Amino acid sequence: MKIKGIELRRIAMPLKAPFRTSFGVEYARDILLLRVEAADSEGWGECVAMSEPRYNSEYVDGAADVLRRFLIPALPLDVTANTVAGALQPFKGHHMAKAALESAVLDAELRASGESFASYLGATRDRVPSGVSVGIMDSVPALLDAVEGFVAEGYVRIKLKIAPGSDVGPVAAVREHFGDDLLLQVDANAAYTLADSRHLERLDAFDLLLIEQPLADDDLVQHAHLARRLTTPVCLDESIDSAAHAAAAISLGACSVVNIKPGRVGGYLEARRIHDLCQAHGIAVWCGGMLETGIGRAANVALAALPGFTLPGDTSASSRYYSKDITAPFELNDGHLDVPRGPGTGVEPLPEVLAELTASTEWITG
Ligand code: OSB
Ligand code: MG
Repeated sequence: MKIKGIELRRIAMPLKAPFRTSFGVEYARDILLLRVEAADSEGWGECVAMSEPRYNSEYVDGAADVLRRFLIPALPLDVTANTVAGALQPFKGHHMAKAALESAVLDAELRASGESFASYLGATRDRVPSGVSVGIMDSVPALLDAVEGFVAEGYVRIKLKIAPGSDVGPVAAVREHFGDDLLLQVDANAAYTLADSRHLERLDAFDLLLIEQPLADDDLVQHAHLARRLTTPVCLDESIDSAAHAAAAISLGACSVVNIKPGRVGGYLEARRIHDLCQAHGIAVWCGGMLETGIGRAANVALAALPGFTLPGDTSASSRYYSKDITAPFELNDGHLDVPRGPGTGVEPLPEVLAELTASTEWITG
């Protein structure tokens, strides 16, 4: 596929409600979109890097910089999605920037051939169950209210963000209020250390599906120690930035579940490799989220339809995040999202909405 040029577009998406985690609070998303213009098709990719390097080392201005200065110029004139990672491999890190570029190329390629992301990746289902990630709230009543609303909407699994000082109490309150049938899990975003093991053991009382990323991203060995102490399954997010890391984590016994985020691991092709590896080792996977717009969400939902994705993902409806999405909104149907089946991601930005939210654009050739 011959590429004529690539557009970098920054959009400002206000969140419906602030989203608080152990690493900060987000009021709006500052999102970088890529549009690849090829000879007879175009493709879109969403970069999931956040505005500040708090979740991981990437941030949106850094992603734009590395794309324009190094990654886009390294692409061969004639490229397929399969060759993108190899062409970008000399440049270390920057997985979210690389993933956005590979996704946009893959979208353009699949639109040209008429195949969907779902079919290309090997999806085996036409809808996926939706979980929702609930930020840290100011009070337990506010948290119960928020969870109540999501349960009423039909979300099939609730994930609570936790941090030291806001963990056992809120989790106990939610379990108590909603009963034993609620599928419940927690995400610490690396806020604890192994010295907190005894405290984290208290979460074992609440029959959680998993605890996500309790310790630092580079604490694989410590996660293995913690996993032996907890009955709650340990799931890794930030620690897994490639299939190689997933293999290391599995062989160490650092986790029994993996959150797969295509951006974090450098793209949908690496995401599929992690799925395959985990499936072969009996490690459950689920699709994480980075508060994506409809562009990134469409591809995530396709990935989440692969057979090894046996737990509900953070694949929520557009309305959980935004009052107006840039694509036709993803809507919850009986707690599920439909997997798009059109060519490529199967969704397109709505031109008027996109124009309204665009802060800047930049056109890069060869
Ligand atoms: O750790 O999973 C995370 C959002 C931004 C950064 C990191 C995380 C999250 C979420 C929200 O938990 C997932 C979503 O609904 O997109
Ligand atoms: Mg997480």
